Amino acid sequence: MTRVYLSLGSNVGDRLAVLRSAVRRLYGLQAVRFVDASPLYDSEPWESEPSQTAGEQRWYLNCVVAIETSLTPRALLAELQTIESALGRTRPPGTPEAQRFAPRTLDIDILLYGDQVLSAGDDLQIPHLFLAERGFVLRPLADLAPELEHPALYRSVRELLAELVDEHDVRAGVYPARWFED
Ligand code: PH2
Ligand code: MG
Ligand code: MG
Repeated sequence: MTRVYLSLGSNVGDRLAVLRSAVRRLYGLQAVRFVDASPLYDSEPWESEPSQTAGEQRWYLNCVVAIETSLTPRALLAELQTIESALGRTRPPGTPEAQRFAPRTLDIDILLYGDQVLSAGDDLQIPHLFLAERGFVLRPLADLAPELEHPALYRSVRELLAELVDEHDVRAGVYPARWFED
């Protein structure tokens, strides 16, 4: 079993209900053991052209989930995409760049897969390319694993967060800490 950290985000529909459903579905996967989930954060959207689109998108609800799995990264990605589709994610037409920042019911990204460093096409880059640049990823990851070392940057999550320069607002607080439990 390999320890994996996932980033979950939603900015369409009932965001809390979507993230709760996503966690339920992770619980249900055969080859996955749920370990823990971070608190939830309301986060200002990262967008492709902030000057042109600022203010158009709703804020995201983001968290990080720790699991253990015997699935390969590619097989895990397929399971995660099935969950995204089941919970209403549709991929809009447009360029990959436009799609990358489009509003989404549910996005699940693999942040870290053990200490593997892997580049297997556009859709499977581990560690996640923007992990160290985004407060909405680093803050919840630091809640779960502050001492975890980034396998390519050789810095702990705590250090990466302390050094982070990200103007986007990330707000904690209004949801119960154990939001993912019944
Ligand atoms: N996900 C994106 C694009 N922008 N911004 C925030 N705040 N949170 C996200 O999860 C997010 C984003 C693409 O996956
Ligand atoms: Mg994403
Ligand atoms: Mg994604």
